[in-house]
Amino acid sequence: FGFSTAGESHGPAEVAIVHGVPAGLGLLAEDIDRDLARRQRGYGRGGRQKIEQDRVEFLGGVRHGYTLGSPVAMLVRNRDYANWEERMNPAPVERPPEKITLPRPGHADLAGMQKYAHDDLRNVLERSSARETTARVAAGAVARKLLGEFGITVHSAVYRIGGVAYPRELAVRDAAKADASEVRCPDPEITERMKAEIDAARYARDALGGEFVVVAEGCPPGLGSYVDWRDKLDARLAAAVMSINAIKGVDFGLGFGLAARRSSEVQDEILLEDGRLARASNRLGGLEGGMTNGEPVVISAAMKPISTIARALRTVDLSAMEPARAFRERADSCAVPAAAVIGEAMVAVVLAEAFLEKFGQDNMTDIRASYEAYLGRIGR
Ligand code: EPS
Repeated sequence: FGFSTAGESHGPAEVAIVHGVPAGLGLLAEDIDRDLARRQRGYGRGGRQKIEQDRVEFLGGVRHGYTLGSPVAMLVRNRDYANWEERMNPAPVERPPEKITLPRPGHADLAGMQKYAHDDLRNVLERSSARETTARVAAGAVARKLLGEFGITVHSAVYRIGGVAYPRELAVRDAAKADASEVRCPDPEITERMKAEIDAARYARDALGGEFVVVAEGCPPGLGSYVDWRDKLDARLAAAVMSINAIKGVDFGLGFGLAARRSSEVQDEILLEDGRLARASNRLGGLEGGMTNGEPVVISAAMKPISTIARALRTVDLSAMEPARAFRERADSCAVPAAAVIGEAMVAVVLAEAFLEKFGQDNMTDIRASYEAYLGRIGR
């Protein structure tokens, strides 16, 4: 199980191909569209989201509402392409647009131009734009549908925007309620303070980052493995979440806070409750030895502020090789709520991959039988 994406931000469409999807999974366009819409919400988004109304079109892998076991191909059209047909046309055009040569600090612009020998920054920014995460969320929605068949849910909440923070443990507890908040913070009062913080940054022609947490409940113990470094689930989850645009740090459970505590205040003690195994706490975020342990998986991420800002920063004009101000383009002032939804998608994809590694991947009937047998053996 895994996926690839293709598509430029102002090109014709975003594309996702998900491979390794078992046959017999019920899958409807509305399963995907629900998450596409959740990604588009969030206070602090720019003008682009008023143009886009992301909707999936299945191009392969699904028939009469069920997956076939073949790759699931999905297309989300960029409505904005109508305004960019000349500038972004795959075919040569009569009047090529003026080249952009003012790389933005913090973006992929400069190293991207150097690496791919581009003399027009647009050739880099179109793909490095977070618009690509539309396709990731489509792939994540397929993974979420699969996990949901086994009672596994994935939620997210935002617990920091700029200087306004909310206790992480409360964000973890109430992540399932975050959809009600415009910034995905479960607390209405903090939501208003976060919105004011975004307004202040936008007024100052600046942008804000923040922190969010993704919580996956219902995972059986034993997803991932301790036997090979590549199989360790925490490493795979960290890589997947780190790959989201502008993410600069990831941690699990109490995260970096664990480093300052004594061992007796860190480990999650094993208890017997009514003859069943249980844990006294979940400070390690549901992962021990690179495997799920049956507690909720809790992964947090820090997002840096968006690098496209109206208060243009210093750069160098690469055509004239002269000091200049960075290229400015319409942009969001805060995308942390959207990043949290993208975080859900990436976590769902990694969990689905690990789930299918453990329980088989051809068809839902065999996977269900294997899953039930495992739960029976370990007494869950
Ligand atoms: C982005 C810049 C903005 C965002 C975009 C990411 O787009 P535009 O340049 O068209 O105004 O809206 O995000 C999306 C389009 C999206 O759907 O998330 C960037 O430079 O990364």
